[in-house]
Amino acid sequence: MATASNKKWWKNSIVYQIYPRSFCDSNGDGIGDIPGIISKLHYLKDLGVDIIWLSPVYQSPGYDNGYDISDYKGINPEYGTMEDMERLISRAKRLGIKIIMDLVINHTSDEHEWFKKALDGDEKYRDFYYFREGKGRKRPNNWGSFFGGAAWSKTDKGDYYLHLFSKKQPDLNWHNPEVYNEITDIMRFWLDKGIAGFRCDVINIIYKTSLDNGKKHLALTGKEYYLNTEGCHDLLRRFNEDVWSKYKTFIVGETVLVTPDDAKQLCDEEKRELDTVFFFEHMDVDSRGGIKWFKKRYKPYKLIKVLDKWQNALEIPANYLENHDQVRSINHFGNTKEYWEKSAKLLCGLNLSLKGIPFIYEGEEIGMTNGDFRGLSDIRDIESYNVNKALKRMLLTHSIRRKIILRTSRDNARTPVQWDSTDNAGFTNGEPWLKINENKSFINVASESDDENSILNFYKKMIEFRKNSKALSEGTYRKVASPSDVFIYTREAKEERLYVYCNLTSYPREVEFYGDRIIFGNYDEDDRQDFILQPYEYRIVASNI
Ligand code: ISL
Ligand code: CA
Repeated sequence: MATASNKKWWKNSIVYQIYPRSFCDSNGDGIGDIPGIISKLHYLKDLGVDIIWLSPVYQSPGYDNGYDISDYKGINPEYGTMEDMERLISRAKRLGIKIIMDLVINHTSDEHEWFKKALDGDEKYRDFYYFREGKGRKRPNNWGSFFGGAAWSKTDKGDYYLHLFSKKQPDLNWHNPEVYNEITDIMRFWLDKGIAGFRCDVINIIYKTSLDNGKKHLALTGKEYYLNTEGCHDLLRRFNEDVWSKYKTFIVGETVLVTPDDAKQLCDEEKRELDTVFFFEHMDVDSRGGIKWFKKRYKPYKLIKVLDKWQNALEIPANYLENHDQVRSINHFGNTKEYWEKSAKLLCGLNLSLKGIPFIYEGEEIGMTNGDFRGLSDIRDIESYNVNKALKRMLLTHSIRRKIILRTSRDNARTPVQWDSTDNAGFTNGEPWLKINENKSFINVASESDDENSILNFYKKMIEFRKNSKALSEGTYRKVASPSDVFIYTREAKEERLYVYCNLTSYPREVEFYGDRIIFGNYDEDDRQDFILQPYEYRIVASNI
């Protein structure tokens, strides 16, 4: 019987996301791989990581870097073999690190056996997907794709299939019990191999209630027919009952466009659906009309407002400032120039002192910044590619498209991890698949390991601090009134009350200080002042209670 404490074994964990293609290459083909990950397990252990979220390593033609799976029980040979994967699981286990895998079940690759059979006319497999006849010369409905353009593509036979992402990613039909059986079988396959759970890709859109025309939106027309549907809640409960509850899993849902109320429903313990979710509202504080490609000025008080709202909404939110789909957090919320180091440490402190589970994305711990791409030809991402086409149709000039895409492309977070300052940053001996940032000369693991005051060592200390603090790892959260753009909150457990101060601006800010003694921070002793927070200053103050 699971006791209350081991039931949520993951609750005080630090999670580190690995995007395998960009993490570490062991064989010189320029592509990160599983043996490369194995070679860095000690590094992760030393950092204080408890759980690795591994982005897809399954068999895939790689149009969306593995988020287009052609065989869920196979390993992409670019990344290694099944033996490598098993070795990764067991080596990690020996170090006390658990692994959760990405579960991408809204869609498969169009090169999956199921889809190929479906295209060949096999009735059984046609019902795994959504094939429909067009309406006259029109598509079956007016839905839009997440990657720009329409959500339907034509087959050679003249009918259409649904894909909410690229046309290489046909959506699965979750009304079909056979799809349910196949996918739950795949979950068991991996759980039996010793993985600890899943990060479920776009899990809140998998169940479509109908294929009617949707209300017209600037983006994602049709969403009312698939966002957080009752059918989806039902599926999650069945996954839990039939599979997840039989193993000691940790399940985090990637839930697009969720509101706090939706998220509460999805994480409600009584309902037994997801353990926690990734929300996106904080990622969008600087986008116009929720469209990330159209930016407006980032205002720190908005970030504070959104984070505060989500801290209050969920008991254990999944906190993150970066992942493989977003720009680097220093570009997003910090300062890449004068205050690069200071703001990186501040963002570390913020992410790791909120209530919930902190997720760190590879390279974030050394303060990596957006890619320094020379032009659109350096970009590899399918989303950027599709959006470029859509912007072209809107008649935007090359220089405007270049600006929009280089600023926001997902490739900004996908440049190879900078291990040292050598030519290929210690990532590969060959030609890297994506341009390495020139700032590897000073942003890299080797030099930061040697420097006691580096961002990397700040992460290590912060992680250790969090682990030793009941207030940070499981205490309550409460925002404290503060000047705008300064985030002050308490974290409190039985005998420990901490005040966390984050100056999210590049200006000094006068604040009222609570608490008794400063116990952690990113300030220089020399310019620390009692009532002033320096630009991007972070401190934790303990209070006697
Ligand atoms: O990147 C995005 C904009 O911020 C999102 O629209 C993103 O596409 C969405 O969050 C879903 O992402 C997930 O599923 C996609 C895959 O391309 C992403 O890498 C993955 O994280 C399709 O599987
Ligand atoms: Ca390789």
